[in-house]
Amino acid sequence: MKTDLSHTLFVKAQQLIPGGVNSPVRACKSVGCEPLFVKRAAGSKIHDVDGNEFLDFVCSWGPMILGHNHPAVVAAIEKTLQDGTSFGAPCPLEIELAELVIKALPSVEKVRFVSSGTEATMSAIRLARGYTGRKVVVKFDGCYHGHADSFLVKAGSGVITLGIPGSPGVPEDIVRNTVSIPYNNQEILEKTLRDEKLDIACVIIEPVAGNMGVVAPRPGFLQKLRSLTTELGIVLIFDEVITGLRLALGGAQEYFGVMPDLTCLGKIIGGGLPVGAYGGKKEIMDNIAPDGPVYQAGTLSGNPLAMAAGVATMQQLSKLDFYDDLEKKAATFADKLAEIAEKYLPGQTTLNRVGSMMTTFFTPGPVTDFESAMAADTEKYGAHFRQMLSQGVWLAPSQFEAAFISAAQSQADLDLALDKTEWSFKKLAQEQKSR
Ligand code: KE4
Repeated sequence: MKTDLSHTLFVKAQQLIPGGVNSPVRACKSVGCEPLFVKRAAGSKIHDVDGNEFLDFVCSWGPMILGHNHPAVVAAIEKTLQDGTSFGAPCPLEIELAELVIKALPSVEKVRFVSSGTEATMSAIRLARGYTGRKVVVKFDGCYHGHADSFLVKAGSGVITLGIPGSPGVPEDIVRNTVSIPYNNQEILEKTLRDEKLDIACVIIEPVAGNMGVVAPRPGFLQKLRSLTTELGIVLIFDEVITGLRLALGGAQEYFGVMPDLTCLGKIIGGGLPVGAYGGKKEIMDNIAPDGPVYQAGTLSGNPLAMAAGVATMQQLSKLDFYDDLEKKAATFADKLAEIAEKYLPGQTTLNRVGSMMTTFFTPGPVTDFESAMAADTEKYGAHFRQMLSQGVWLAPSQFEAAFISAAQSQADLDLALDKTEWSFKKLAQEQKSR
């Protein structure tokens, strides 16, 4: 596979941009290769600057559930573009997207748009602290809520991918107010939330973790979290930046039937353009400026192009059977993937799937939390990643991320991916034998 131009661009980019990338996990450090530079994407395919074509399972880390450059989304952006790109004033499209979000997410009565998932989550915890007058945020090991200071404690995604404990630059007195506990452990959860020494404002959770690889909540875990936070007057925040509009139109809260007090959104809601959002009960949201004292602002919040992309995306997602069809496709693909793994790497992998998000962990498993996820063989994942890339299949450049099924992937695409997976797993097995 020719990668000359990507290499040349990467060398140049590294002189101008830290690591040559604008987000660390894109640097492909943990999978032992250089990043490819993308020229264009359409439907289920990505095309790099050297003319290589790839079947895309990263989907821009989740947003591209419709596939790249969906005609309805492109048309909406092009139409809106004729009237300008940014006003710094309210526009009707913000109301249109707000109505769609409030209709879709059962627990959301009011919503504020921002420009990234990080802005959404950092605003939500500030709101929870302002609303309760308390300080401590409880999160879960391996969950990633963006790069705001309070979250860089045992975080997932790029933080574990790069094997960094947290991050320099985060003052101790910030970290002191973040408590991180194991995912899926009801006993530690109850003990922590009932600890009167902790002045807990909120719990923030990925209702299905996507940033230590995909890890589902154990049956009853979210329900227990809900009942404890209700009893103790703690704000429950669902970080649905990945799961929102992914697991269902109403996200994980619809999928599992557990209603948080606040919800954070991102990725899919922008249809590929920069949109984040946080929303929830009016009683809480009305504390946000200018109605209330909790301050949050953003120059490009509610940007018309981004709103138009979000509206067009949600209109497509609202079509009958969209999620049923995606579920059938994802379930069939995952079952076949697991069969192939068992045939060539018996007892060596674990496939976790919820809806159209999944991860193949190179560890016997089960993978139910950060500790068991970290047992995965990242070297083997890296070899698999490189082998699949060489065969035209673009997986997440980290063992601790999700692969996504999109509406644009055809049966032929998925069959090709399974064929290439069989080739790759067979190669891994042969190399294992020869050692
Ligand atoms: P952004 O600020 O990257 O838009 O969103 C932060 C965020 C918040 N919450 C969850 C559950 C998330 O998954 C994310 C961002 N996800 C990562 C990868 N899983 C984005 C990829 C990257 O960092 O480049």
